[in-house]
Amino acid sequence: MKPLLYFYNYEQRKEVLLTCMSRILFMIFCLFTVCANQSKGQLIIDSVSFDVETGAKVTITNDLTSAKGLPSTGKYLLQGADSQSINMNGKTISNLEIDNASGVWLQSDVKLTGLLKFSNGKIITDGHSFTLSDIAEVSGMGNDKFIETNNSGQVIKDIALNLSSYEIPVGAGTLYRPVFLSTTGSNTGAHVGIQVSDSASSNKPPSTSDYLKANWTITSAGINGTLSAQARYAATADVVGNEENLKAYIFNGTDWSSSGTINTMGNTISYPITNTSVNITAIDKFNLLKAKVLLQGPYNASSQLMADNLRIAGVIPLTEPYSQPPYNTAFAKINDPIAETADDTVFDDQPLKSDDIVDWVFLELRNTAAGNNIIQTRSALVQRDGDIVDIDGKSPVTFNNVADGNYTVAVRHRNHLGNSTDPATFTPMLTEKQSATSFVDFTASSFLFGGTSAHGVASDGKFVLWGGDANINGIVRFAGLNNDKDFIYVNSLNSDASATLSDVYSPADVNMDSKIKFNALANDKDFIYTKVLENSSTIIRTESLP
Ligand SMILES: [Ca+2]
Ligand SMILES: [Ca+2]
Ligand SMILES: [Ca+2]
Ligand SMILES: [Ca+2]
Repeated sequence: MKPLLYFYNYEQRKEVLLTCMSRILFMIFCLFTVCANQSKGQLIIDSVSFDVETGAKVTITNDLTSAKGLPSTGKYLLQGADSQSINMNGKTISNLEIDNASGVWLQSDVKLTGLLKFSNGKIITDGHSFTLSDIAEVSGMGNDKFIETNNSGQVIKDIALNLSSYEIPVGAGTLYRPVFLSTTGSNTGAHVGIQVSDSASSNKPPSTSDYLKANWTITSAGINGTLSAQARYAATADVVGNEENLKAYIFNGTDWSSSGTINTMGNTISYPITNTSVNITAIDKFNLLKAKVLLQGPYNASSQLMADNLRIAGVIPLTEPYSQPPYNTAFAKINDPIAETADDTVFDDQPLKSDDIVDWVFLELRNTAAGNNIIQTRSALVQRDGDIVDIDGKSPVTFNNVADGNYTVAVRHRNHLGNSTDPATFTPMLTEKQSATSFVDFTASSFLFGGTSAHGVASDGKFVLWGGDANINGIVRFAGLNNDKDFIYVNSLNSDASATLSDVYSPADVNMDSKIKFNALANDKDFIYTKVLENSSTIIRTESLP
């Protein structure tokens, strides 16, 4: 039998096949404008209604463009050798089969009302949505056979009757990462949208040790009862670090909560969903420290900011210094296998100069039991206004694989004397929720360990870590054994009092102006004498930690 419509393709013999397994009906209302691109074999439906009867299929080897809905009981098979596109102008299509290893790209939102079958290859949303109607079904999905929403676009499921583990066929790259949805209650006009990405969540704290390189964003509307979602990650490819450390985390736009359930055998994370927009993934159990500290060396009480001469001189190392000589013997790392490293852009000028980076600091998380044992250490950055931030230069820092709870926290610095919260008076609550974790203010509080002699007080009343520990022994002194003045003179300046070393990142640069000087303006010797020791050559400052 002869097709009712011809598609010409003289040269390359590519074709749009109107496969006449059965009859194909065209109901032509006005101009006959179903046409075929002669060289490429597109199917373009303009102002006609086009129908494929039950059991029939139209095989399309290039792009499908339709100004009209395609509600046929038959099937549209996309089976090109090169990538294809669908532009439904937002209209519905009933039954679709994908058989194209090069992929099918959406050029408009598409809604499917029948069966979507994957034989080979994927649909890429490319910024558009692919909606599965309340009665739509999907088959054949798996690795390389799914709807890819990476970076842009969504798969939306319309919900009339309740869903029971309804499989949303999403993936990214070559790997299938579906979401299973269940609902209860009466839902009117309800729908749920899913986007999956094969990278770590952009909201994830920067220094977590174990996490998934996959995350799902789930939006919902019209859910009157309950919605639960289970996402399945790729067994090996998605896991960074130790899978056994992972907890199922959900982000509501403000806080992370490890309130989900993870099944590391089935590679699933499951949650009740109670917000209209959430992001889910798995991360090691972390808690957050929000803290502020000022270093006496660079602190300027007039501007109430620390100077950032080391940053401006470009001498702050991208990787924290405490793992390396000359600091590593004085700063013992505990449960701290990673040397924190920041991107060089973190040391660029920030939108607010108060957020520019001053230096690396060293943090100790201690338990509140007798002895205040150090549970975990890590390095972090400090901004000019004193905010202690993670390696991205702005986020609160995390301690990993530790529970929410009350802790003692100490902050130390390579040529300043550290401070700690006083376990007798204040044990800050550190939690995974940014909105709930305590703020630890080393610049103002009366909860610091060791009393008033354990820290300096700037002329504006702010508490500062004592500076001047040029030889990193936890003591600042001007005379006598192992004094810091002689260390600068003998060890750093080779006993040349008139020498100046510039652009240095050195413990002997106690005022942190990137220079080591013994005489002349803003020299390091006088900083110790006048500022740290308050014009006394006999006072000795000693680091005081629990
Ligand atoms: Ca800040
Ligand atoms: Ca570290
Ligand atoms: Ca010293
Ligand atoms: Ca200096």
